[in-house]
Amino acid sequence: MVDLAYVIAGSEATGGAGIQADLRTFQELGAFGLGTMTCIVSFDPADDWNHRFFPVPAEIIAQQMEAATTAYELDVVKIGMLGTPATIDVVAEGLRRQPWRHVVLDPVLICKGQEPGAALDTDTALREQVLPLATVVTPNLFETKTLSGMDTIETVEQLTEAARRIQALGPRAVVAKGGVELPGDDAVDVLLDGDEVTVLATPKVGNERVAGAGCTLAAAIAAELAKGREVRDAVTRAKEFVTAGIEGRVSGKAPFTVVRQGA
Ligand code: PXL
Repeated sequence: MVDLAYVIAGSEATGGAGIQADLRTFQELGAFGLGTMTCIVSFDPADDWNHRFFPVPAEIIAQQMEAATTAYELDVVKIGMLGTPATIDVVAEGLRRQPWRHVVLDPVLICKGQEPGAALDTDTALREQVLPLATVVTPNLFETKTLSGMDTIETVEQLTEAARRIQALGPRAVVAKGGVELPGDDAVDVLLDGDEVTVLATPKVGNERVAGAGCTLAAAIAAELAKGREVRDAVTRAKEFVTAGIEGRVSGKAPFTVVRQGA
């Protein structure tokens, strides 16, 4: 039997983040991956690598989901960048058509180059339509503040409180990621699974964000869940996988480094 892992996410044309990172992660972790593309992001080297954003039309997203879910018996899905309220509508509708053992949501709210106003719409639509369907959600510090409504998060206690507030919106488990942005020497993430709190801390690898880390973490959680692990084991293994990928990161000619899955 093959462990199938499905991703619904955007393409990022340099391959560091988005569906390219997700599929590499699935492959490295031994899951058979397939994906539905929601949008195409092409950084602009002539404009400080800002994001150019093209949404895939809603009906084409629906067609991709129809093909994938008809071809295979899928029960674990990772959701990455959706980007617009129209995309969120069509993805939520597609997800509601069948039961899922796990829906892992990386709640990507805004990408550079999108209008700030769009983040509010995206936030509302994600909160109302996709969060209630998620079993595991993996917000970074900005997304944790936005979804919990907490302006200040500087300690593990505050991160845990924010995770509780996000859990109240629907998902069984919340991985609130402090990453390099929470003060201190460690990259700290808090897993709240039901009532159980697990603090995951590893020494920070530098103080810069590495592209693709969020995508890779959520994809690794999905791959491990697809292989049958429980949530806590899947998250612990995923954090090890992303930490190794950050240590072995790739540099190219762009002014950012990128996670190397499987390093
Ligand atoms: O890392 C967030 C992210 C997710 N998905 C796509 C992206 C980005 C950031 O650039 O472009 C498609």
